[in-house]
Formats: sequence, C-alpha cells, structure tokens
Amino acid sequence: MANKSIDYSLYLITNRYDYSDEQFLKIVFEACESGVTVVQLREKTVTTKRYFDLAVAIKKVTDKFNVPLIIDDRVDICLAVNAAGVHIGDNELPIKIVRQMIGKDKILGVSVKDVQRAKEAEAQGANYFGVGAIYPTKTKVITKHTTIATLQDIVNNVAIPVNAIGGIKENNILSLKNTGISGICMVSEMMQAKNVSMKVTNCLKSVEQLL
Ligand code: TZP
Repeated sequence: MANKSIDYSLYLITNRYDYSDEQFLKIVFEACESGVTVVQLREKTVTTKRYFDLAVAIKKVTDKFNVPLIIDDRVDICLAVNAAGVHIGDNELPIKIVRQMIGKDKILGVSVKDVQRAKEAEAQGANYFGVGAIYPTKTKVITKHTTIATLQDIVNNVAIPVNAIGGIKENNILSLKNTGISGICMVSEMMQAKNVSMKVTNCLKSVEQLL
C-alpha cells in the first residue's frame, strides 16, 4: 500500500489469548466488517513460520475489507506478506534502518513515551506514533504509564498522527477528548469482547465524538 494517509481512528491490535486460529480470525473478520480502520498483527512468542502463516491468513481478512495491516516488530514478515507497514518499539532495529528496509511507501509506526524520542523518531522516518500505556493494562507488555499530559505534549510537538494505547475501553474513550490524537488502539477490549461487532460499533460512535 503506497497510501500513507490512513485512518487510524479505531486501531485493533491482536492478541492470540487461547483462541484457535479459526476463532482468532473470526474476531478479526468481525472487527473489520464492523469498521476498525487498522489492524496490527502482534505476536511475541511464535516462530517465524507461525508468524508468517498467521500474517498470510489475517491479510486475507484485512484485504477483503480494505483495512491496512501492520505487522508488529518484524520487518521480514511485513515484507514477506506485503503488509501496509510495520510497528516497532525501543527494542527493535533502529528506525532509520527499518525505513531503509521497508522503503518509502510502507507505513512505519513507532512506540514512544516522550517528546524527545517522538521528535527523533519523526525525523528518522516514523509515520505515526503509539503512545501509552495511558491507563493500566492487563495485556502482556513491557511498558510504563504515560500521562494524558505527555500524550498531548507529543501531539503538540510532532506533525505525524499520534494514537493512544493502553487500557483504552469503550467507557473511557471520551476521556481522551481534546488531546488532538488521531486514533485509539485497543487490544483486550476488542479481542475479548463478548460481541465484537457491537463493541466496534459502540467504540466507533465514541471515536466520532472524540476526533
Ligand atoms: N503498548 C502499550 S500498552 C499495550 C501495548 C501493546 C497493550 C494495550 O492493551 P490493552 O488490552 O488495550 O490495554
């Protein structure tokens, strides 16, 4: 995908939990069908082959709904399945190198927690930021709390889209009003929803009021 002007407003990040592949893909299908605007495949413990197979399977779903697919951490998987982009954190390859590897057209998302890092990352070729954890999260992740004030500070100091992440639920989306963010990222709220379609529909309503 050469178009970087993507809609980040409701950004689903996957987690496999104990789901079968079929259940997992069904959740992603329902989420895309109901209106999530971006999907990130996020795997931390699987083999390369398994990551690739999941990426191929999930891309069939996201392609069906024209939803951009971002791959967490792995440039090779992103390129192998021709995903829309890759998302990296502090423990991955340097941003400049990732940009060289993926070329100018793919999306490069970066996790940041302060203004200085955000400015550096923007200069090095990031296309959007994930900032958080804004609220406490039970999703397995090495992160620290990031305040809404810091989130706003980052928004005010960069030109690229900034998305909030961490503990974001249907019922706290509107607490992010007036922060200037471009979207919200959710893992557990969507992946563990009893009714994924309803969850996405409700979140979209709040997101419309937020952005
Ligand atoms: N990065 C910062 S917090 C987080 C990531 C990947 C996890 C967010 O998960 P949840 O379930 O939406 O709180």
